[in-house]
Amino acid sequence: MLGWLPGGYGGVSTYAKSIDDVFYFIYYLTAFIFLLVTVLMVWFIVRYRVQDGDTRRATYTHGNNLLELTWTIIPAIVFVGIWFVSKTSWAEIKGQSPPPDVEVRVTAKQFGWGFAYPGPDKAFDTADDKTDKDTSTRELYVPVNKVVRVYLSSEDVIHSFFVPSFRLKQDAVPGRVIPVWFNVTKPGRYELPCAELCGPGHSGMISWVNVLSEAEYQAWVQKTWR
Ligand SMILES: [Cu+2]
Repeated sequence: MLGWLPGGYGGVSTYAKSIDDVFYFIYYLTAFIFLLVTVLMVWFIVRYRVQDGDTRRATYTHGNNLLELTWTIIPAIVFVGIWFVSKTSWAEIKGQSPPPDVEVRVTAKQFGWGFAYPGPDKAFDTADDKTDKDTSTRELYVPVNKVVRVYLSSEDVIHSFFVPSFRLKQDAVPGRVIPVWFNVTKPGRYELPCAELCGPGHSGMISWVNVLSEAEYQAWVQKTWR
């Protein structure tokens, strides 16, 4: 029951479990309220149905302060509870950007993703940068258990950088560079679709995040910058 989110419950990034907990909190809350309302509704339909020879009349009432206060205060408490649960996750993910071990530029364009790596000197816009013009950097390659900071931008319209298994989604907005970060705890190849309808080729706008073990990552660096 808890395993149907991408990457399973808790995903594959350090903050994914925190997102999943907010998700399930709201999910079970709405499931409970849905069942409560449905059961009551069915019970009322059966209990107060019209029967043969029925002479009962509906009674007219004008307001009930206790009832109205109850159905105002309980939802208010529920909403404050949702705010409280989600603000902790928000602070953990958006309220900070830990010092990065690896930095990469990601550029969205109709209809694909471009990745630019700063190379061994760790500085962008230098001779050793690698971009998607190089075959070995056409997808995103990052090491496992390291903080990766992505500088996200767009060349044309609004796109959305979405890695479901990381529980990471951020719009790419033309004219802006938006930093996002993640730290993945499990090596693998993770889907990176565009999550913002951006034109006729939107559904084909997909790439992959390759999260490599330390040894595999070093091998990829060797191959790419030899
Ligand atoms: Cu797009």
